[in-house]
Amino acid sequence: MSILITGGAGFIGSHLVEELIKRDEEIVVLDDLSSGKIENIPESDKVIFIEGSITDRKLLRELFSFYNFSSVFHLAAVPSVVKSVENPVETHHVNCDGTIYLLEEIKSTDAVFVFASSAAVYGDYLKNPKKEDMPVNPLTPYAVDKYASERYTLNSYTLYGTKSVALRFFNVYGERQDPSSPYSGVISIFIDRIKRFMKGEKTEIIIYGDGKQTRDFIYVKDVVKAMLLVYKNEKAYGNVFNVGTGSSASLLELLEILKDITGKIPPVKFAPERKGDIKHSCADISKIEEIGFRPDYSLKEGLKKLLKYE
Ligand code: NAD
Ligand code: UD2
Repeated sequence: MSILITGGAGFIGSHLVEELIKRDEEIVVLDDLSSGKIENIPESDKVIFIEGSITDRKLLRELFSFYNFSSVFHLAAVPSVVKSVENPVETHHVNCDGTIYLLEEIKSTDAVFVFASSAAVYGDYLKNPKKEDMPVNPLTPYAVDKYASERYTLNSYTLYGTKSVALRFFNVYGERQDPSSPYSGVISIFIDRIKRFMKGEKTEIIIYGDGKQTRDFIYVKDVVKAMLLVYKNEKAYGNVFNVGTGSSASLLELLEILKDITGKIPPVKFAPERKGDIKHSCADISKIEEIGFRPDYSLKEGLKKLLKYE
């Protein structure tokens, strides 16, 4: 039996592939390479790569009739909030229809389904830390599609008995995160600027707002740990879980840690706060802790590993 990973050529998906190879699993990656890269997938005779889209129902039908999947990790998505605001129809097709198409194939199988949702579903709900039973306020097409997909995921458990779980990832960082867009994860951008600065390039770090905004930054290896914990855990099925560290840091604190590790950082410039920016975000992780999750990396430990300063 094999494991299907949609979006396995992407940042988070490729780390999951890496870890499952170590566990000697047979893996099928389905990815259309729209934001992922083939080089992200480790070379291994354990991995079969299929270039294609989760919106191609004929392809999905063929895959599910050819392979007997024991589990499906669904990470494929258009991850850009900005793109979802600009093209809500196109991104909805991938970010929501794609999830239903997969669930339809899984319905007649015994496969486990793990869905990559996002803390974006909480929107600007002010209370922190965020708990799974708090009201959601999805403010963008991306967040609406993540929330709708979560509901389809959880309903598949109650309506059809699918062993499904939805995970709300907070701010993930780590190796292979693409820093090339202004809307890339802030850690990938800051580290890219630090590396350029160290090579002698003229560059700067831009902080939008006062830098006191906080985020729950989680290292990608801990996100993989959470995914691998829930997929074989009966207690997880039919549930949604936050995946964060349970503590948050401001951008100013983040820069302090980076300076501490690397010794120097480029000049910092302050720019006006971004429209729609959320001030504070921190996960309450007690629900996933109850089924055995503990993050292995504090922000400093994760950054040290990422920067190879261990
Ligand atoms: P990523 O862009 O690196 O990975 C997404 C992958 O999906 C890419 O490889 C892309 O090519 C693929 N893809 C896109 N559309 C596809 C389609 N129609 N068919 C097949 N493959 C397709 O992004 P990531 O950061 O690794 O995100 C992985 C998942 O986690 C996404 O669902 C994202 O929404 C979610 N998420 C990420 C974060 C974060 O901080 N990075 C936070 C919350 C949720
Ligand atoms: C995350 C998601 C986004 C959406 C949103 C919902 C990522 C990369 N983004 O956005 O897709 O789900 O949550 O809440 O996971 N910043 C700077 N300088 C920079 C870049 C960013 O100051 O060069 C600031 C930015 O304005 C924000 C903070 O850093 O205040 C974090 O930015 P981010 O894009 O990494 O993540 P976030 O939480 O805004």
